[in-house]
Amino acid sequence: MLLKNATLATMCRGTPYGLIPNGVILIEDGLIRWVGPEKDLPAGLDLAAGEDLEGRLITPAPIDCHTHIVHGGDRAGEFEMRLEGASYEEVARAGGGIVSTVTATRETPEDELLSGALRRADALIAEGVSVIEVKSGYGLDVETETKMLRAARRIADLRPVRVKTSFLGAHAVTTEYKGRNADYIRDICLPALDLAAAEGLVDAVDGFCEGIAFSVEEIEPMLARARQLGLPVKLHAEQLSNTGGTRLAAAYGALSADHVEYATAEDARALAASGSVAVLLPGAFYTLHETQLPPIGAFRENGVPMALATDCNPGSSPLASILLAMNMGCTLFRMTPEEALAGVTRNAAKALGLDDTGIIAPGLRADLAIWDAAQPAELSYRIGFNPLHRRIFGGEG
Ligand code: DI6
Ligand code: FE
Repeated sequence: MLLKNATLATMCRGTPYGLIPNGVILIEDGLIRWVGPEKDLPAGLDLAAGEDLEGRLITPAPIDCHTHIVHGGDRAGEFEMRLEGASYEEVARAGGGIVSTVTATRETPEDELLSGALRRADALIAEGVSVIEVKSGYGLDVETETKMLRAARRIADLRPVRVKTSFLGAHAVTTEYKGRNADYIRDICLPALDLAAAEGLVDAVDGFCEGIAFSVEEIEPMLARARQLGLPVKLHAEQLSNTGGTRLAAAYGALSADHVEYATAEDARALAASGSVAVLLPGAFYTLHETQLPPIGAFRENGVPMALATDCNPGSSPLASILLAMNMGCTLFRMTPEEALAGVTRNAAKALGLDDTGIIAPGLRADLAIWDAAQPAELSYRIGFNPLHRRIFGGEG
C-alpha cells in the first residue's frame, strides 16, 4: 500500500508535529516501510500506483491509554439525582456510587459485559483508535475481576483493535471489607492478581491511591507483587487530593501516574526521574466539576511526557470520545493542540509500554488515521465532529 499527496503529522521529535507536507507512506506486511516527502522518494518506488489522498492529514492512529469500558449497568440515575440536589451520601445510601457498578458487574454475564464494552470500543474505533487500555476494578472479588479481564481480552478478537489490560483490584472495597483495606488487599487483591496473571490476563497493575480509596502503604504490596510477576505498574494518583501516589509510582518505575490534578512540582520531578508518563484525564475533571488544574507547567519544565485519555467509566467520566478528550485537554487544561495530539499518540503508547506504535516511522506498525483535515490543530479544535476519513490498522483498512 502506497499513500501519497498527504500531510503527515508523524509526531516524531524535532519539528512541530513532525510535519511532512506532501508526504508519502509505503506500507508492507502491516508495517510502515518508508515515510518521507514525495521529493525524497527512493528510486524504484512507482508513485503512479499510489493512492492520492488529496492533501488529507495522516496521523498515528490514536490510543486510549486509560479506560474502564468493561462494566455492568450505568449511573445515569445517580447523575440525575445529584443534579436534582442529592448529596453524595444520599446517592450512596440509595445504592449509587462505584459500589453500584460493582453489584451490576458481578450480576452481568461475561458475554453481556463484552457486548456493552464493544459499544464503547466501537465509538472509540470510529474516531480511529487502534489501542484501548481496559481496567478491571468493578469486581472486587477474584471471580469478577478475572471475568472483566477476559471480557476485555475478547474485544480484540471481535474488533480490529489492540487491547492492553490493567489489573485494578485495588480500586475500592465492598461493605464486608469496609475499614479493612489491608485485609482486602491480602485476601482478595493479591490472590486475584496471581490468578489473573497466571491466566495471561494482565498487562499491567494499577491501583487507586486516594483518601477515599487506598493509602500508599496499602497499595505498595500490589506494586511489589507486580514486580515479582514481572509486570509494569501504573497508579491513579493525586486525583482528589495529594496522598503520595505519584512518588510511589515513580519509585516503582511506573509506566504512568494518572489524573494527577493535585500533583506538585516535586511530584513532577519524581516522574521525570523515573521516566513515567503523566496521564491527564479531563473527562473526569469536567464531570466532577473539579477546579484544581494538573501542574502542566511543571510537567513541561521537567520534560514529563503528558498523555491524554478518556477514563471512560460509568461514574466520573462517561466519555467515549478521544477527540473530545483532546479538545478538553486544550480548553480545560490549556495544553497546546500539539501536546494533545502527542498525548493520544506518542505519549499514550509510552504510557502502555508500547514501542511499536504512536509515531509514523519505518519499522513500526501501520496504525494510521486519515482525516478530512488540512492541519493537525483541527483535531482538537472542533467539538462533537468526527473528521475521520479512514483508519488503517496493521496495514489493513
Ligand atoms: N478514579 C475515577 O475517576 C474512577 N476510578 C478512579 O479510580 C471512578 C470510577 C467510578 O466512579 O465508577
Ligand atoms: Fe480511571
